[in-house]
Amino acid sequence: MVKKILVAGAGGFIGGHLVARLRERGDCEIRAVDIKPFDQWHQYFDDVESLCLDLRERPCCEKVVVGVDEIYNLAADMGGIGFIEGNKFACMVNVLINTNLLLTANEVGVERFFFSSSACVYRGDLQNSDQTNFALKESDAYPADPEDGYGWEKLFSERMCRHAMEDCGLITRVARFHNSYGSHGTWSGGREKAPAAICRKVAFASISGNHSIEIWGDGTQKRSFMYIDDNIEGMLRIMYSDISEPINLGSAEMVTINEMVSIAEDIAGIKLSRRYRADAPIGVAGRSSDNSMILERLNWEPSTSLYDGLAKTYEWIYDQVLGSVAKNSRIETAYGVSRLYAK
Ligand code: NAD
Ligand code: GDC
Repeated sequence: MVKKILVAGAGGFIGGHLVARLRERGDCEIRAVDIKPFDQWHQYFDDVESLCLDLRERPCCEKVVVGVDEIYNLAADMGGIGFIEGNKFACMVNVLINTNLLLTANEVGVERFFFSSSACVYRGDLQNSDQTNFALKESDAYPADPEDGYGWEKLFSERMCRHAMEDCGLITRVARFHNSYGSHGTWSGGREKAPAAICRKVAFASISGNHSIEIWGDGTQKRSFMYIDDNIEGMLRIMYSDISEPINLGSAEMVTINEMVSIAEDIAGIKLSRRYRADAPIGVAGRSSDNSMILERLNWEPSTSLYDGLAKTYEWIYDQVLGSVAKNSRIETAYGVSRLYAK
């Protein structure tokens, strides 16, 4: 019997890569769903059942779970720190998606359910400038003090997944993604995360000849960034594992934003003057993934180096920027964030 897999948020960055990977594997039927119109999907496949629906709505969830064996919930109104700091209410409304998907999955007897949580669930005090070791382990989510808005929704939804498993028997798997990057993702407009933003700015500098770059904060902020291929591989391993508690899925290679800019400059073959924006969103001082648990449970961890992953990502973003410049379309170059519910 061929398995049917629902990918919620399939029009997005990670969802699009997951559909591409499952399609390539060729051993399942895929149902791809996203609220965006198809022409805005990062990756769209004519031979994949694709639906444009709002999964905050219970009837839409009832429709998409019919006949499904497994669900990957990657649907969320989200983005980089510039977006989540300015749209806390919208990020909390994401709880409707996971709640309605869990309720309807239980009703139709779905076998396995994957929820994409985030490193934003971790305690803020372990990520501030007083710290020296920013590697976060799974138990560091409690006592709870997650990122305001977005992080609280992710932590709440993690717990809903646990209780759905304990009370209803639905097998749920939860991974806390640490800043995933790669091609076919958001690279401008205010929702982009740092790797895509830095690649865009370096590409724009290279194309325009204006060899300067604007960096948010002072560039000493520390992060680890996971290449998309590792993200997909890790998701599939965790989904089919016996790991019933939330687990880190991230790179242990921590860098400062300044170091990431230097890597991008080296890839592009240029040196830029750096302007720092103290008024832009910076999030936590430092965050990285402690991979002890995933190594112990799966004998595997994300391993693509930031240099190698950024080289592939830069190549794709450079082409997008070149295309935009050719079309003379405006490219978001300064700090700008859209507020979805602002009057
Ligand atoms: P993304 O924004 O590219 O994809 C999310 C998709 O969900 C979008 O295409 C969006 O249109 C869709 N969506 C939003 N609301 C919806 C709704 N009501 N109904 C149907 N679809 C809806 O984001 P991503 O980077 O691919 O992230 C995927 C998941 O992983 C999200 O849940 C995100 O919170 C989580 N995550 C991502 C990262 C990362 O670094 N990319 C880190 C931590 C967690
Ligand atoms: O946006 P982000 O990748 O999110 O920012 C990382 C760091 O890079 C921040 O300190 C930010 O100030 C800095 N930065 C410097 N210049 C720029 O031009 C720029 N654009 C952006 N975006 N950042 C810049 C994220 C969440 C995600 C997800 C991941 C999980 O927080 O936004 O939704 O949950 O965490 O790891 P970040 O890492 O703070």
